[in-house]
Amino acid sequence: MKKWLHNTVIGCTAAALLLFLAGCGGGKESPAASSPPAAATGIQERTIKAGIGLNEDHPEGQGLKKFAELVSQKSGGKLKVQPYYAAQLGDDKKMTEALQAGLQEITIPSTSPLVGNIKEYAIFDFPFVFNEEKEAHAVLDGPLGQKLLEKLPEHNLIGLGYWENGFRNLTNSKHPVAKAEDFKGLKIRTMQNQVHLEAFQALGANPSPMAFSEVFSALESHTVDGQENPLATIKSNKYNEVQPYLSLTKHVYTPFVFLVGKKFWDQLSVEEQQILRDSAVEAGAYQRELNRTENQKALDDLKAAGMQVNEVSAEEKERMQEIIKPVIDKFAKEIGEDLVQEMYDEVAKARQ
Ligand code: KDG
Repeated sequence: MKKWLHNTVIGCTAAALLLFLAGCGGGKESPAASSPPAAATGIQERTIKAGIGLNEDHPEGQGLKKFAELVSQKSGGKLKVQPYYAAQLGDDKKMTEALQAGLQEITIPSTSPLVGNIKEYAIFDFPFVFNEEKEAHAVLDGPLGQKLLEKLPEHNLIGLGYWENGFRNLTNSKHPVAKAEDFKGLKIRTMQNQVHLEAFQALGANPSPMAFSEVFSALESHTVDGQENPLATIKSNKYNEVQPYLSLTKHVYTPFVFLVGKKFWDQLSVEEQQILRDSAVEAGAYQRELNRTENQKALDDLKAAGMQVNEVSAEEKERMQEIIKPVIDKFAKEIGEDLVQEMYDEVAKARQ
């Protein structure tokens, strides 16, 4: 037997024996045994279910495909990622709960529906914080983004980084929205997130929180007048077929967070964990770039498809921000004003 293989076999046997002995401690699992330390090396044949809410043709779907290819390449084909698109495995909340229960391995939701678990993620629902993607990336890829990822394990989740959903714009079936008063009375679907709901209420709209998978039918049946999402999503989900007006509000930048279920993660060897981590980061860089180009292309395509598109002036955005300020002040207190200030400081640094 080759020396390296021999050493590996001896190493794994010893590790397995140690784990067995640790697990025999008087019936009640010690904390150490409940999530045994990952073995150092070794890649097992595994099938990994990865579900998202967006379509395969969306940059998030393309990013997931890239992730699956990278994982296969890096594991010699032993780790097989099975992608499920368009909420085939359920909406964000259901898929996140499935990860926590060990029934699904990966999902990549917006941070917004996660706020029920980790309230601090609500800082990314504050309107008009970021002017461009690089500012959001500075926060997400810096100490603050890392600090929020570190809150996930206590919720049985592991975060491997942030992909890009992007700047959100408003569509509706009633009229263009060019000034703050134009929101009045509009029934707008929001994500299931209290900051979004109260911000739109402050603007005089009538918000209706619902899962992403229900949006198209709610628009088509006029249960709601409008919704807000990045351009690539508006195009991929064909909202232009039921929404004549597109207003370029760019009111919120939403990240995606790459989640792995902790029950699954703890079963992996360090080598398998590193493969998933490296692949999520590499596919994330690809996805962010693709999202940028697709959002620009989507704007041209949505205009060509007949949507009436209007800009929103900086002055009007400032007025909207003023109107929403009491909501932001309230949530800043709930989240922790130091954390909120840290975000604003990171943005200021990125603008230098
Ligand atoms: O899986 C898609 C979701 O993450 C969703 O949050 C996308 O921005 C979105 C929305 O409006 O629900």
